[in-house]
Amino acid sequence: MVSIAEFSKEPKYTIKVLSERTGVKPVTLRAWERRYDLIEPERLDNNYRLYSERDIQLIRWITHRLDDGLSISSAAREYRLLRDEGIWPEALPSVLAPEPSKTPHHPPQVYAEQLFTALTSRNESAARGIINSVQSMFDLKIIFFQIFTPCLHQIGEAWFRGEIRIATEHYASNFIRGILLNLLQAFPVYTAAPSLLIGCAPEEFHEIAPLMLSVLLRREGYQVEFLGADLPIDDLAAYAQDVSPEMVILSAGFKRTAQPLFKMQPLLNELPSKPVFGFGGPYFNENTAAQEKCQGVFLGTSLDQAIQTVHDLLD
Ligand code: B12
Repeated sequence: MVSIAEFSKEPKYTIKVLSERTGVKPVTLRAWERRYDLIEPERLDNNYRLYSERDIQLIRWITHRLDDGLSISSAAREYRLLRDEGIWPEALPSVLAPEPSKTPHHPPQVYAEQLFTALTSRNESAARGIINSVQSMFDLKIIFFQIFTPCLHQIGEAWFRGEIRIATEHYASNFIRGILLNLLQAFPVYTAAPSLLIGCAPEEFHEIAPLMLSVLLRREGYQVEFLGADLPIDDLAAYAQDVSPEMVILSAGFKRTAQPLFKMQPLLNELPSKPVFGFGGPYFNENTAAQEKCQGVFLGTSLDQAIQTVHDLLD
């Protein structure tokens, strides 16, 4: 376990980032700051607040105590008592290093190439070494968009040209999928935050992009359930009735798998909570007519855009 004291005190994040990473609204953060004296952000000349990685970890710890049923005043008191005894609470578990701390030796594409070589030669210990070192150098978005994605695209091309076996492609994509699932489970679930169900259209098996989206949105504090591949939409609508999410997000790569999604928002509209249906994926990226025809919200052509659209819809 890592203590919160091991995280940097350097002030560098705005209240927006603190809010995204902890799932606590800026207005609540300011109230906690005033009333409970939990964090003391640095003030810029324009009076804007700047927070540190340690502040982020502390707020994550506080929200975890709230999830355990404590009131905010009891959680703040518990924290004060610990600090009075010179003890720092444990940071919430994470498979990540506290934050990227090393200067990259190479640009991300070099590591994408190295990962491709390690995975296609079935050298798992080399692949694991690359993952460990990129986690110490880059933010998750860079790892996902500039290392994992190009590596997977290269695997797809090598498979298409007949240079690697189907089994090799399965081995490589399952390795990356495993890393992503570990990350997903390492981030805490904030039960008070907006809830999202994310997965793949019926008969769609490309689940890595929606899994990346799930990890990144969970990191920002949303309550995300990743439901994986091949979701029948009637069953998903029934599940949404049980769970009452704010949003349901599905991905489709082909015309055939995208077709059932045209019925998803109408089905969700029949539920008392009327969740918003968000969709995306390679099929919609290439078909603007389908983006317009499908009811719900097209989240964007990239995962970064999808994260922004989710913020715009839910915050
Ligand atoms: C791994 C893989 C598989 C695995 C998937 C395993 C898994 N658990 O996910 C398996 C073996 C199941 C598989 C099966 C098939 N695959 Co495949 N697969 C791939 C591969 C190598 C990687 C996919 C991936 O994860 N990419 C990484 C993601 C992050 O990149 P991306 O999908 O391009 O996503 C970007 C955008 O599209 C967008 N995006 C994607 N999804 C979403 C979702 C939302 C909500 C949003 C907002 C955005 C978004 O964001 C990303 C960029 O930021 C690709 C190669 C490639 N070019 O991607 C082929 C590829 C996608 N597969 C392909 C094919 C043909 C198939 C099969 C038909 C093969 C077959 N004959 O059986 C089947 C179809 C299965 C099905 N019905 O779904 C083709 C598709 C070509 C096409 N469009 O027609 C590709 C491109 C390979 C190739 N070069 O030909 N595949």
